[in-house]
Amino acid sequence: MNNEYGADQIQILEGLEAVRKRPGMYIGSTSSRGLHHLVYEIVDNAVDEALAGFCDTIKVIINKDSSITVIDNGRGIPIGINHKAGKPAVEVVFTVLHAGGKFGGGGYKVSGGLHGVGAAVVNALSEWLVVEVCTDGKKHIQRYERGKVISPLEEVGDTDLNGTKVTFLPDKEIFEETVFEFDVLKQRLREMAFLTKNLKIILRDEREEEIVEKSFHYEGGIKEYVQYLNNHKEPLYSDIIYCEGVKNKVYVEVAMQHNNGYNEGCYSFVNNITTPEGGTHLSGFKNALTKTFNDYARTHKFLKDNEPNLSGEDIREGLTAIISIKLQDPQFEGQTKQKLGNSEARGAVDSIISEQLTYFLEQNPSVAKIICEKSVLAQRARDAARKARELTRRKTALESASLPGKLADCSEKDPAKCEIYIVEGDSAGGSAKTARSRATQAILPLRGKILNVEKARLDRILVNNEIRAMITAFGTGISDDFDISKLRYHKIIIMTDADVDGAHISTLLLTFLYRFMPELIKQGHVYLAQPPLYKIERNKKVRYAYSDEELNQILTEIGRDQNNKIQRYKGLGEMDAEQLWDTTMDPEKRVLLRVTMNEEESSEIDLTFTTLMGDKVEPRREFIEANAKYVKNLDI
Ligand code: 28F
Repeated sequence: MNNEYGADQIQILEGLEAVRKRPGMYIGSTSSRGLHHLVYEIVDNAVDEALAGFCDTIKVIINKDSSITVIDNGRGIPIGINHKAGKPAVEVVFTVLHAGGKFGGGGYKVSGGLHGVGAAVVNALSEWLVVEVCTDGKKHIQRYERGKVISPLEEVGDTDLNGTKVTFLPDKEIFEETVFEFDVLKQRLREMAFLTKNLKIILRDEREEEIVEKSFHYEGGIKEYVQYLNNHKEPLYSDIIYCEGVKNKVYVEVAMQHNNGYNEGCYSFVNNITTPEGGTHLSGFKNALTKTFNDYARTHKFLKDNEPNLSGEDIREGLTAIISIKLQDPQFEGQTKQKLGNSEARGAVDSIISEQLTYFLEQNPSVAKIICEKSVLAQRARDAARKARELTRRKTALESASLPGKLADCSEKDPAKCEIYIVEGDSAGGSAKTARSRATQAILPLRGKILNVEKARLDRILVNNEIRAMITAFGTGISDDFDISKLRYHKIIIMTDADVDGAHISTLLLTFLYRFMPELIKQGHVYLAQPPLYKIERNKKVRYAYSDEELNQILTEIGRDQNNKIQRYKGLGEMDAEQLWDTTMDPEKRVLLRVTMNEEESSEIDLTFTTLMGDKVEPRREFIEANAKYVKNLDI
């Protein structure tokens, strides 16, 4: 990007009161998510300076008082007087909305946060903010409170450093949540480092006695991102396919590699922002991939003349890819504004990938062969799966709504009022059937462990009885056939024993739902039942505890007495129907955990499922050890 940027090139639009009045308009929300966005807004400005080629290190510190410091070693925000505003440029940047090139046509801003607003918004939403600029041998400093200037920009001494340092404390009057989460910042900063090769980002947490620091620096950029995502999988070849180029003023960068799994993991970004719903850049990529591989497969006889083309899905089976583009004026569309609309991006990605991928395949026939053969296998499996599905469809048409035999359905027909309990084991299933409220609660018992979908292709998954029972009971179909309007129950409740096996079964079920019916999770239809861990009985009065803390609390309340009878439940089977109803199924009293997913983190979610359910044992053990502190009541 061109950056002959003078202090005069700022347009002045409006004041900061608007931001404090309607914070949600500028940062999405005032929840924990909005809080973390403040950090990304400031970091984004530093990343822009890195993209412009003037900065190679960014440091983010969570301070002891929970304020945040961001430091870069760039040129420093200009301190010269902006003549339109009559103030130093840096002051304009922090006190005037839309200051910066973005709306002024100068085009300084390359990345930009969720809503393309920057430093001024963070300033408006902070109790206080201090900016320090080191440039031309001098250090300058200015402080603001709730967006208002407290003192003029002041020169405070000599320095041989260059760069910008911003420290701010989010305003407790504005935010519902003011505690920064190290892991949330860590994930986003790692992503930014992957997306900006050679940029070093350091995250440091100084809140506790023991200071924690993480550093992210990837010389290979998105090539290393793909390596990281495939790390716990088995790659099919060692190369990472990489394409890079500029066309129609769109900078395009793609890295990809196939693994031996069956899932597709293509993640797209625009100006370093994730686009979970894809858009023109992603469709340009997919189009180029499908076309290039079909051309290659035909000319090199992996496809016979009478065989149909490979579908895009066949080629993308087991593919991990990062598609990252940068362009001047991104237009986002769709309900959540997460889908790129710029049409020039489609053509740019399509033509750069087609050309460079064709060249790569010609240069690397052994890799091309592996991918073509895998795609042909995928094509055959998909064909078999389609036939299996057609068979189930025809069957339902003939036998009209043949629900699984094991399902005890509810009588209510309005899906919004209906729930289905997926229950581990026939015996607990039996209790649940007795206990339930027949009108609205359906019970589907599953026998033993369901198939691990991380390790099977669709054709095998579709013949698994437990999985078929769920698919027919839900009514939605799966994958391409999925139709949420056909969902028969608005609450899908997974009920398993509160022990290791139960946790494993829950994870298998969640993996299946995540891979084949993600919409159910996204729209909040999936829940985990919370059966109690203890029954405490005293003088015929019964109480239940759902955690060790609760048990302690109850014992303190009623007094620690020899007459207390404490029973540790090992599984749902130990409860009779009445107890199961009282503790776990009665909508008036039960606790349900709703399963949610943040689409912005989908590459990390994929990684978690692969780690938990994939082939490799060592990473799984490490993951469980690392996360053991979060898991309470693990019964080993
Ligand atoms: C800790 C956060 O915000 N770093 C930044 C720069 C550098 C320039 C700049 C930023 C010019 C007038 C709009 C310097 N020299 N870190 C940061 N580093 N902004 S933000 O310019 C902003 C425009 O207002 C910069 C020459 N050109 C640009």
